Amino acid sequence: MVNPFEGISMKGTLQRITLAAAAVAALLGTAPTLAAGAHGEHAGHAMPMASAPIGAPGEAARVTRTIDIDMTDAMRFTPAQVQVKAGETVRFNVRNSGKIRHEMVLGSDADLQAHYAMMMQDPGMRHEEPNAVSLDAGKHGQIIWKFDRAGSVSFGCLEPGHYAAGMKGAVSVQ
Ligand SMILES: [Cu+2]
Repeated sequence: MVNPFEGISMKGTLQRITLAAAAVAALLGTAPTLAAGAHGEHAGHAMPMASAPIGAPGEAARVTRTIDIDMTDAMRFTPAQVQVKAGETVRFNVRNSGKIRHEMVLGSDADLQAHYAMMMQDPGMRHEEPNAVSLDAGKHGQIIWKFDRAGSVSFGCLEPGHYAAGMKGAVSVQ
């Protein structure tokens, strides 16, 4: 599918990003149903995480692997590509090494792009869902996630400007 943010540089294209965000938001506004994952603390801002299967929140007692993920102000995740096995419950130990807030949100590309468009309009949002961790500078956090089927699950930082700058990655589930 077409990624409306691909190739858009951070400088000088904010208007284009805003237009793209508005377009996506308009599309979402007409979506018939937004299932699980609504932001409790943000009335009227539903997070359509159920549109593609990406797995489910995991239980700490079932974690079989821990993967360290570093986030930096260079707008990158390290590593950005991760491989897991279908059925595995993974603990992502996430660290923000930067001086500004970053977050790691698991989702399909479509979900991440749609939600990023909302973040552009409501930059103060923080994500507290099981598929996300939002971290201030220097903080650690974790996501425990069960990957239930083979395929690719994306992740990204949806802080305004970050996702468009390439702060994204993918989990290859095999
Ligand atoms: Cu970020």
